[in-house]
Parts: sequence; C-alpha cells; structure tokens
Amino acid sequence: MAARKSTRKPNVSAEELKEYYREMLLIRRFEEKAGQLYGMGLIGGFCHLYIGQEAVVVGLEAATEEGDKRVTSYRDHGHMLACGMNPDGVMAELTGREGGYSKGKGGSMHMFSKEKHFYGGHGIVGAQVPIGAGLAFADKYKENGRVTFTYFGDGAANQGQVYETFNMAALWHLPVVFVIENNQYAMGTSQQRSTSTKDIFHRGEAFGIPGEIVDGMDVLAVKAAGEKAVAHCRAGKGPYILEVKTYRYRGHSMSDPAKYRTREEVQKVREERDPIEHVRELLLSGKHASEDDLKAIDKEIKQIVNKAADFSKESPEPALDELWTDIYA
Ligand SMILES: Cc1ncc(C[n+]2csc(CCOP(=O)(O)OP(=O)(O)O)c2C)c(N)n1
Ligand SMILES: [Mg+2]
Repeated sequence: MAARKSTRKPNVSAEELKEYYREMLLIRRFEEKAGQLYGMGLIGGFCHLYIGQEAVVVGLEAATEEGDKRVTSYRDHGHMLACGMNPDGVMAELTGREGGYSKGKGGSMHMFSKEKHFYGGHGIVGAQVPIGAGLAFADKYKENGRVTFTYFGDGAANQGQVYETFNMAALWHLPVVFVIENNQYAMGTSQQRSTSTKDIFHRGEAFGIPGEIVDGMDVLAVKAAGEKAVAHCRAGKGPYILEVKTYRYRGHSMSDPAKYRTREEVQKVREERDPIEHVRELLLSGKHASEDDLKAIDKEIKQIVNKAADFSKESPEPALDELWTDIYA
C-alpha cells in the first residue's frame, strides 16, 4: 500500500513511535475481531467500530498524564483500549459475558473503568459532553491539576447541549479538552448536508474558547495538538477545542447499507491516508524498525486479540439473579 509520505520528521523517540504503532494496531485488530464475532452472532445489539480513527485516541492518550479523565460516545472500544483497559474485559462485555467490564449487562456502549478514569460509553448523541464538563468541574474544585478529554462527533456537534456546556465550561474556566472527532458522517448524513460551516471548532469563539483543526490521520500531529490543549487547560486557562479530521472506514454500526458514499471514497482514504500505514512508513524509512520487528508486533497483537476473543466466548453468561443487581430500584 502506498502510504502518504510524511512531510515532518517524527519528534518522538523510536520507542514511542513503535508504541503508537502497536496501540493503533491493537485497536484495528480488536475491532476487526469484534466485527467477526458480530457476524457469528456472538455479539448482539449495537456495535460501532472505530476502524480508521485510531490515530485520534492514540495521539491524545499520548498527551495525557495519570489521573486525567476521558468520556466518549458509543464508538468507544478504541478509547477503552488506548487508556489501558483490558481487551479481555472489553471483548467479554461485547459478547455479554460475566467477565465483561459491566458483567455482561452493558454491552458495547456501556463500559466504565474507575481505575483508568474512563467514564463511558454513552449511547445518547452528545450526552457525554455535559458529563465531561462535570468531571472537569470536580477536578477544578479539588484543584488537582487533572484534565478531562471529552470526545464527540461531527453530528453530536449540532446538539444544543454542547453549546450549553461550552458556555459553562468557558465561564468557569473548566479544564476540559473538547475533542470533535470529525469523521465527516453522522450515520448516513455527511457533514456537508448537516452542518452550516466546513469547520466546527470556530463555534467555540462565541464562548471565548480557543481551538484548532488537527490532522486526525497523523498520530504525531494529534499528539502535538493534544499537548498544547492540555497545557492550556492545566495552566488554568479554561477549555480548548480540537477538531480532529478523521474518517471511519466501516459503516456507522453493523447494519449500514453505505449508500451515502462511494466505495472509491473509502478506498482513497485507506490507500492514501491510513494512520497505521503512515507510522509504519515512518518506522521503516527512518530505520527505527525492520520489517521483522513490525511482524513481531503484528504477531503479539494477534495473540492479544485472539486471547480476548477466546475469553469472551468462554466466560459464562451472567446468572439470572444478576438481573436485580447494579440497578436503581
Ligand atoms: C439524541 C440522539 N439522537 C439520535 C440518535 C441516533 N444516532 C446514533 S449515532 C448518530 C450519529 C452521530 O454522529 P456523530 O456525532 O458524527 O458520531 P459518529 O457516529 O460519526 O462517531 C445518531 C443520529 C441518538 N443515539 N441519540
Ligand atoms: Mg461523525
């Protein structure tokens, strides 16, 4: 595959670059496996894959420190893996098994990890945005220097609650990075058909929130932008918006007739802008890794994903009396 040539030299070590490759590949292979398990009937209900968008979350996670928080939408498996949650527990939640993060009762869109400061997984479009500001409010109150990453899509960016949140976050100088993962589509509606402007981050200006556009297919560009945003928040200057331009390769969810875009459009991004191929190219051309090194990483990732799939099949279904636990009654 002819990956695009990077115009910049990587400003990270070879080890870091390899780590980003590894993490992006883990997300991609995990998602491919989830797609297979779905096809086999082992996963039911909604399931939204993150394939194509891997550089966004891997780049931003590289800009975080221990204790920083994250919250996102239903397209959340990549965020969970990138913040260090266990692939076994994530996959088992997808298959609705006891060993899953929500004991098999939440599924793809409803997983959480207090340990990794991951606050979901939200199925209501835009609902995670005020939650993210709330998390940042708590940190500001505690004066603990933590920052919250609040991810949402281009479609969600047209929800009213996003702007109520922008207002409060700016008013109270909350340490929150708003990450618009602009993958150009909201289900079958292109951004062009739903959104009055080409770029969305400008909307922050009305509230005094600075922001910028980021190439979401370049993990290094994402990391650099993330570091800038985090420094802004940690310095007590309030929220920051990153509009990360990315692309989803697969359908919106598992049932998507894909009539709203051409195969050629998808193919072109895959061939010319793939985020994993980009790092692969940087590693090889910079002689930071050999083909054999990358093969070894591929093999390691395959093992992790296969193990997660086995675990998610072997873990039992939740017992019947679990129906009455973890609920408000
Ligand atoms: C309040 C609400 N309205 C509609 C839906 C149905 N819905 C689910 S995802 C989605 C599209 C959102 O697109 P975007 O924010 O761009 O995120 P992406 O799926 O591209 O990651 C819609 C309309 C919903 N879940 N919640
Ligand atoms: Mg979208």
